[in-house]
Amino acid sequence: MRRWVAAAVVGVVAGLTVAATGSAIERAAAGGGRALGPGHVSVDVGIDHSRFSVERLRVRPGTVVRFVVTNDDPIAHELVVGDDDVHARHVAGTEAVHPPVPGEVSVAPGEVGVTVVRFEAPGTVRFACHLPGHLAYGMEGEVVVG
Ligand SMILES: [Cu+2]
Repeated sequence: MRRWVAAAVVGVVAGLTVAATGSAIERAAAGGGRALGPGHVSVDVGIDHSRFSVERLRVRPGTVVRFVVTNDDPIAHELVVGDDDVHARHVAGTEAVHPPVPGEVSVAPGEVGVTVVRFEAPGTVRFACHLPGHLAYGMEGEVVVG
C-alpha cells in the first residue's frame, strides 16, 4: 500500500525561488522528446530495480516540475535534484533519510514522495540517488533546460 509521505516543497535552482501552486499543472508520464513547460508540470518518476524510469527530461526555462517519485523497490531510495555542490554534499554525506529539503526527497519502499523544483537557467541539472552504491549502479539522470 502506498502512502504519501513527503511534503511538496519548493526548490531553488540557479538562484530563483518561486512558490509552486496547483494551477494548470501539465502532466507527463515520462521524459519523452518534447520539452515540457514553461509553467507547472508534473512528472511521474518510477523506481524499479534501482533504476529511475526517467533518465532524461527536457524542460523550457521557467518550468516548475513536481516530481512524483514512486518507489516500487523493497529498499529505500531518494531523488536529489541540484547543481554540482548539492551532489558533492550528498556523495560525501551520510544522510540516510532527508528532511523535506527543496529538490530532495527520500522515498521508503513501496511509497511515493514528491518534491518541486523550478528550472530557470538554460543548462543541465543532474538528479541522482545518493544512498550507498546507488549512483555507481546507475541511479542518475538529467534535466536539460533549454
Ligand atoms: Cu537508490
